[in-house]
Amino acid sequence: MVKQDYEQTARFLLDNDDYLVVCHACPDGDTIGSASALVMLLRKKGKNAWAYCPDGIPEKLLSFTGKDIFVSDVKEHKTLISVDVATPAMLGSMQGVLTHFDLSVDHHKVNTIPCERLLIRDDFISNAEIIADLYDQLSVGIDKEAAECLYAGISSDSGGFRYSNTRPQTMRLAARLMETGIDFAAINRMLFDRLTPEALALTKAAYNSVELFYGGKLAVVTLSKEDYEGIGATDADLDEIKGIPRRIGGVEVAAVIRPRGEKAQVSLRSNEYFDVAAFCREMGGGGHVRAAAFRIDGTPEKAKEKLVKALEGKL
Ligand SMILES: [Mn+2]
Repeated sequence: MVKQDYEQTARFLLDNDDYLVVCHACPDGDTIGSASALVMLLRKKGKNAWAYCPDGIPEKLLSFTGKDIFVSDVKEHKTLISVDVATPAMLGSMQGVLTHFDLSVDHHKVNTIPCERLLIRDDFISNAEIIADLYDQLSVGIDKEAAECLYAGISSDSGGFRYSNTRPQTMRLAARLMETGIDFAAINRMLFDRLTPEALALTKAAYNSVELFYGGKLAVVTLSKEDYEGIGATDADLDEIKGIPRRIGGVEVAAVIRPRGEKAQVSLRSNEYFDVAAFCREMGGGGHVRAAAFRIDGTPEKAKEKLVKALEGKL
């Protein structure tokens, strides 16, 4: 794997063709927005390009994926690019199927995707900001359609421009995107202010399950298999509850634990000082300093016990 700068990446994009741009599983606004905007950029350069997502795209993200961007299988494409995918596990059902990428574009601290080339900006809050830089590098203007996708990516990963690694450049880019005439309020409503009936039921279960540890510095939401499957919730419904435990006053680390097959998925967020990325790497996962995750064998209840124990003396 060779690290690339923008110039090298632009050269690579111009020199190849027949692209498939791959998102991560459990897609969010950043991976979907980045893939869509990159496909649009490649097509503006006369390339054949499509996007692929290992999971279904949630309804709330469909409105800004653009038309005719995503395909439903991974056949017949020469050049593979991943966007916003830090680890093979993040490929979900495509782990073990898509085993080598020509280019990986990412903003996570650590990227372990097997790839020929890596364009990584780990100081960026969203992958979408990297795609916007590629528009500039290739001298392609960002039209309204691409701006919707990029705005969705940035707003999604910055929690609506609220998280600590939102940069002045992030705001300047958002301003540029707004100037194309996008309905940014509608995008934010779709991302943050819409509840499905499943998400509402999940939210109730989440509030009921909140437990505090270590003098209130650790808050844990545990969704049992019965809760999760009984509600019929999907990962898209989870966004609503990820913010719940960290809003509690005095909480530094907030965990949401849910079943995932025979394992449990532990999603962690921190508020001020705790590096959840480093902690999750120790536990076999990864992510960002303020938002990271890992998987562990056993039920969510068992995972909670292990999590609480592993954090002993660390908060
Ligand atoms: Mn991202």
